[in-house]
Formats: sequence, C-alpha cells, structure tokens
Amino acid sequence: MHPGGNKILLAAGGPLEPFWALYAVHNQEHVLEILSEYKVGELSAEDLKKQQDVKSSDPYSSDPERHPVLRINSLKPFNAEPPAEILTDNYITPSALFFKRNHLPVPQVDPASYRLSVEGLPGGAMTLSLEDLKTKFPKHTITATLQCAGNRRAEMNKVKLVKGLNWGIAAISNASWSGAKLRDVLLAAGYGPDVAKWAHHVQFEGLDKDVTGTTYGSSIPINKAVSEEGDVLLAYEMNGETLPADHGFPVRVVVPGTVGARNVKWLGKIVVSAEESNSHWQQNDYKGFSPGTDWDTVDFKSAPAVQELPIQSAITAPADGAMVDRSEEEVTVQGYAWSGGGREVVRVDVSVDGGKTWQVAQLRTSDKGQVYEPSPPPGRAWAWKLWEVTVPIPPGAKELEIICKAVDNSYNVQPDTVAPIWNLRGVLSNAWHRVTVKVRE
Ligand code: MTE
Ligand code: MO
Repeated sequence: MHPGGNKILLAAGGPLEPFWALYAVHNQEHVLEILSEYKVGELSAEDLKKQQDVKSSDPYSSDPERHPVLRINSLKPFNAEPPAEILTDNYITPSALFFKRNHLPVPQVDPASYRLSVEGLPGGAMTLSLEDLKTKFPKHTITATLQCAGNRRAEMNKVKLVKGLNWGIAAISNASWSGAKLRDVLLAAGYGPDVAKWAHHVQFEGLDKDVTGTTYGSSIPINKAVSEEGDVLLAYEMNGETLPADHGFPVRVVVPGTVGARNVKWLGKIVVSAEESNSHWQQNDYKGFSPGTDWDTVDFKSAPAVQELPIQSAITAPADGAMVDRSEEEVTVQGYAWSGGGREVVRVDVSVDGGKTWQVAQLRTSDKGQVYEPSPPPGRAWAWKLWEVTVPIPPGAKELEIICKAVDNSYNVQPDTVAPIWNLRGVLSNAWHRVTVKVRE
C-alpha cells in the first residue's frame, strides 16, 4: 500500500542500509517501529562483508555546498526553499537562493565526457556533446519561473495531512536560462511531418539514479517541444553563468510554463515517443485528485499528469504573525504572482480586511532602477510578476487578515479556500493566500 511499494520490495531479503542512505527522510523512529514487525534478523559477519561495497559510501557525500539561509525541507535528498521574506527582493532569483528540489543524490557529471542522446527518431540515435550543444545550435535566453507542484503544500497539511515535503510559499523562483532550443535539436535529429503522425510525447531522463539504477524521468506533450512559441530550452546556463550542480549541470531542460517536475536536470536522454514517460514521477505522482479520494481508493491512471500549472500568487511581506504599528497608518503588502502555460498575470487584488474590500496592486516593472524586459509576446509570459500595494490600516482593527488573489489573461482566478482543492498528494495548492498581522496601538 506504500506509494513507493515497488522500491520497498527491491530491498526485501537484503540489507536495508543502502535504502536508508538513499531515502534518509524515512530513517525515523516511527518508521523503524512500523518495520520492526517485519524484521527477519541480522546478517552474519560473512554476508555483511559481501555487502560492504554496496553500503560503503553515503550517496549524498558529493552533493554541492548550499547557502545557509535556505530553509531545509529534507537534507538527503536535498530540498530547500529561500525564506519567503527575501524571495521577492529580486525579480531574478540569485541561483544560490533558488529553491532546490532533488529526489536523489546530485550526480557528478564530467562535462568533457558528457553525452546527450536523442532517441526515437528515424535514422537512429543522435549523440551530442556539451560542445555540440553550444556550437551547433543558436543560443537562446528566456526568463522563466519554475514552480514545484508541491509549492504551498503546508497550507493543505493544515486542512488534513497529505504526503509530501512540507513546502511553504517559496518552492518557486525565477531565473534567466540560456541554451539550445529543444525544437532545433529535434529537427536536427530527424523530427518532421512523418514523425508528427505518431509521436505525441517527448520523454526526458536524468543522470541521477536510485539504488536500483532507476533514473529520474518525465515527459511533455510533443507540441510544446516542437512549437516555435514553446521556448523549451536545453539550458547550460542559469543567470548568465554555468548551470550550478543543484540545478542540473551540465544540461537541464527548461519547459517554461510547465510544472517543475518536467524540467529534468542532469539531462542524459531525450526520447520521442507515442507514449508518456513510464517513470514513477509521470505515472504515479504529480497528479491531482478530488478531496474525497484517499490512499485506499486512488487510481493514478484515472488522472492526467500535471503539465501547465494554475494561476498562483502569495504574500511575501508582511509575514504571517508580524506586527504593524497603528502610527504608521498604512501597511505595504508585497508578493509574487504567476500562471502556467504562458498566461500572463494581468491583475493582483489585495484585501486587508479579510476580503470585504479590495485594492489593485501595482505590478513591478523594475528592480532598483533596472527595468525588466518588455512585455512578452501573447501566450509566452513565462516569468512571474512581483507586486506591491500600500493600504491604509482600517480604523479600530486589532488584527488584519491580508489576502491576495491574482487573475491571468484567460481570467482564471484562484479559489478562495484550500479545503475544496485539497488532494492526498498536496499538489496544486493555489487558494487565496492569507496572512494575519497584529496592529500595535
Ligand atoms: N530532474 C532530475 N533529474 N531529478 C530531480 O529530482 N526534480 C524535479 C525537476 N527536475 C528533479 C528534476 C522537480 S520535482 C522540480 S520542482 C524541479 O526539478 C526543481 O528544480 P530546481 O531544483 O532547479 O529548483
Ligand atoms: Mo517539484
């Protein structure tokens, strides 16, 4: 009944240590207690010796250094978000502060021997070195926001417990990405009208592996990959520098407007196919369900894999529980807003009285005098909008419930509460964001 049941069975009959090392989040007292019922015994010294090389090293020992300000959600694998109060200080999130979401140890890839293989097209596989990718295809740069499907999961956990990392509001960040267009690479590898007749998906495989040798993988619809307006990149730079190890060095796919999970890092293989990726993360995770669906009744085949994400916004200042001074007379509210599929955020509404009255926030167009890029072409708004509004403190109020909600150019809006969109995996959490602050007289 465990969602990763197939992995548990692979551990049966052998030492558990390599599994504890990899899925270190589960190495906790209450899990050991559940498992004690199934304990077979201790391995003999002789058998133990045979296993020595298997369990010798911590697979996470070569993970890169990380910025100490990050709020760690899990250490092994490394998952962390920046503190919400600094998230919107910069339109472009510095790479060190960009949220990090790893399912497995960070693989060490030698850029000189790195090869990307493109498969499934007539004429056989095409193999590209990093140098090929940089020199044989034009370099494109886009600014795109990545958001994890689990962003704001903590709010779902408050309604009813869900499975997954307890992300706050900062499993989202914005960067500029440079690399070759996936479209250009697929055309060079043999994609054409004949392939279009049967090919429906492009699958991606990472070079990060679990103890069984299974790699991280996912897929996207082929139209997104081959469209001129899709802007899907095989990125080798982030914010004008070599892609950092945590973000997929040497190459990751950036699928703008699409859930983080499809933006495969440490990209090793691309497969054009009639089928979606059969990886766990495409088939049995990152899907939405009705609030009434539980782990006994869930059928992952019944729901589509998340691709484009719904409209989202959140308040980064003031923080929940903060104090504002009555003598200031006003409160300045700041945050971010973003929508999937290239839909542009056109408005953010803010209330400081629990939703009775609303003010329209200003969408920021510059940072410290530096003006952002001009408006994106329609349908290609890949980057978030930062916003701000200053509102009078209502007379007599001892406490303010501050709310934000955004609208995109398809007039999609956020739901007002969490409970009706609650789902067992805690994904797609995009209700109105609410913080409560106290007014100091
Ligand atoms: N790619 C690989 N190879 N392995 C992973 O664990 N995690 C995915 C995606 N790509 C992942 C991956 C998920 S769920 C998210 S949200 C994003 O990467 C996070 O990207 P970031 O760490 O650069 O923020
Ligand atoms: Mo994610």
